[in-house]
Amino acid sequence: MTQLADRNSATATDHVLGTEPKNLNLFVKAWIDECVAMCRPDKVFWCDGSRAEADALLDQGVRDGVFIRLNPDKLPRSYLHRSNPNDVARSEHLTFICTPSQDSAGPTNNWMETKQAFAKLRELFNRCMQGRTMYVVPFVMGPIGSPLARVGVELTDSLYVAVSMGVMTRMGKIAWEQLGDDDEFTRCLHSLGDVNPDRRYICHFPRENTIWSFGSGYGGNALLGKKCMALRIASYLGRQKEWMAEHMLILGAQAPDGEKTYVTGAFPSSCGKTNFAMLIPPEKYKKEGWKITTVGDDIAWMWVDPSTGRLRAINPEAGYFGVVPGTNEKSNPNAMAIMSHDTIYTNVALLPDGDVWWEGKTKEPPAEAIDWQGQKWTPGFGRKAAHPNSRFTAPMKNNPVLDENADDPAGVPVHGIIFGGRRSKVIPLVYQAFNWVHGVYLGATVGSETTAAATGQVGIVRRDPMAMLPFIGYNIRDYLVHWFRMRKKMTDCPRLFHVNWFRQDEIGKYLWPGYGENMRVLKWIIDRCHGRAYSVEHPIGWMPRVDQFDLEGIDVSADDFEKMQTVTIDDLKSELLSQEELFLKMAGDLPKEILFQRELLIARL
Ligand code: OXD
Ligand code: MN
Repeated sequence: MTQLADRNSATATDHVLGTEPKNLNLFVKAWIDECVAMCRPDKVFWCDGSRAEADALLDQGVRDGVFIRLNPDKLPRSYLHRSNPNDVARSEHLTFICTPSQDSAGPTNNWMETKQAFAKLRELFNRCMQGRTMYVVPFVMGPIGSPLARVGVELTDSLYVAVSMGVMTRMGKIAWEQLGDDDEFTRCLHSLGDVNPDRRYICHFPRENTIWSFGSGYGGNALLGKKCMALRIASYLGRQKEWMAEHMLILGAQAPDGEKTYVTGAFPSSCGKTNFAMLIPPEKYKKEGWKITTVGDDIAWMWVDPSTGRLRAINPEAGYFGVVPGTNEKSNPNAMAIMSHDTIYTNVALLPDGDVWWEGKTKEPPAEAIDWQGQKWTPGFGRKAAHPNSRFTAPMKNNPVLDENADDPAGVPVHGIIFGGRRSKVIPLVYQAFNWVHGVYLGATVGSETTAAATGQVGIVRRDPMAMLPFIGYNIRDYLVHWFRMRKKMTDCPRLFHVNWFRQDEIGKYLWPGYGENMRVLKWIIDRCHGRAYSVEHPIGWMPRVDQFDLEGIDVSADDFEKMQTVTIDDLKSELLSQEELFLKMAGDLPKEILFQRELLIARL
């Protein structure tokens, strides 16, 4: 069989696949009529989210060459997709926030005036679907019935996008039910166009609750429920309605006595977010009875529960769109299990036996493969077999450590929020903010070093506030103010932390083993969230006391630990200067809380 497992329970018994549903919402109908008149598809296919439909679309994709069916004995019900080589990552320089005035988009977003943007894109969308099928993909972001769950409808001429949206969201009939007669849905229009970077635009219209994406089939540009809706549009809506859309993982930690703690974490890309969300505790912790479970690996929507005054979170997504290179049985066995069946791989290498491979999957490379561009490849060729940003798309239900509340409309309580970046120097392994306002300052000044895979220049610290820089759908000034305002709604707020798994010694050796051993850091964080572990006051925040930090069974001495936690006054001075990069960009627009925190830090030095 070809179906992707674990689709929602909608069945196709009440209508013929692809046909318009009965009692279609009139707002939806009017909007789709307009889009059809503009794009002129040959055919409109209405997705119902059933298994039969996923089967049919995947079979169609195999016939059309969109998908290659992988060896069913090795990777049941799994497929390979190859994207256009010019279309392999998010295109931040082609991503726009479209509003009447530039101030609404702020200094960190590309901006286009609303009317001009619609006019420009209308020209591109005009008749762009002639000879193609338009797929109507209704979807819900968030567990069904959650106070934060939101409906979107994506119209796309990409079969890959239609099928992937079925994995990444709660897609189909269920979305029409959640929407009812309402007109509050995000209008997502997408066309591959001719996949030409010169005619590629990812435009967000927050006031119109609309996204128009043209010219790219890549996940972050084309699966419009994800970064476009669940972060850029949702962050804008969240500010209006007093909730938060954040680029954060959510994980649950169950202690041996059954106590459950949930934390969220914001890390810029290449900082191990997916690995942390699926962390496997070291043997010692497993024996004691610790369990880590995943609620989400990329996005958190959070709100304050009015009855308790506490922050709660849901993962709006229903699947993972994870990076594969470097993933293996050691670095992330849970991710390996997730992508062992019912998975769409994008831009990995294909092996002669119908299995897939990527750099870092095995120690020894295969003798031969077909690379991500469909060319014959052998290890001596001197180029990568899989694209560095090759991905897996798989339903969250594949996750062996999926949290029991991952689909709970009421979400999970948030006890702690962790910010982190990749920093070889200066920033300690872990410390805690003095309070919420100080924690927001730590989040706002998150820095991460560029990696070889991303740019030519390695080791340059880039500021990425809350790891949200490319995803804030409005002015960063108002975004930071929103963080401060949210505190006022809480009676008791989560504790805020900063971590850095990547500190190195003078000769470039990592000081901390990372991966599963990050459990030790998490354990201290959990204890702090519950007011248990002692700490030492330092100008930058609360630091763990070495005698209270578990180093048993790893090759890290108390001295090494102290070294990792050391921040000298000179280090801090240079850190403050480096933070100016962001502050200058926001010149004159820095919320006063940020300015005061900066002054307080300088005073503490
Ligand atoms: C990202 C992603 O780019 O999750 O952050 O794909
Ligand atoms: Mn992400």
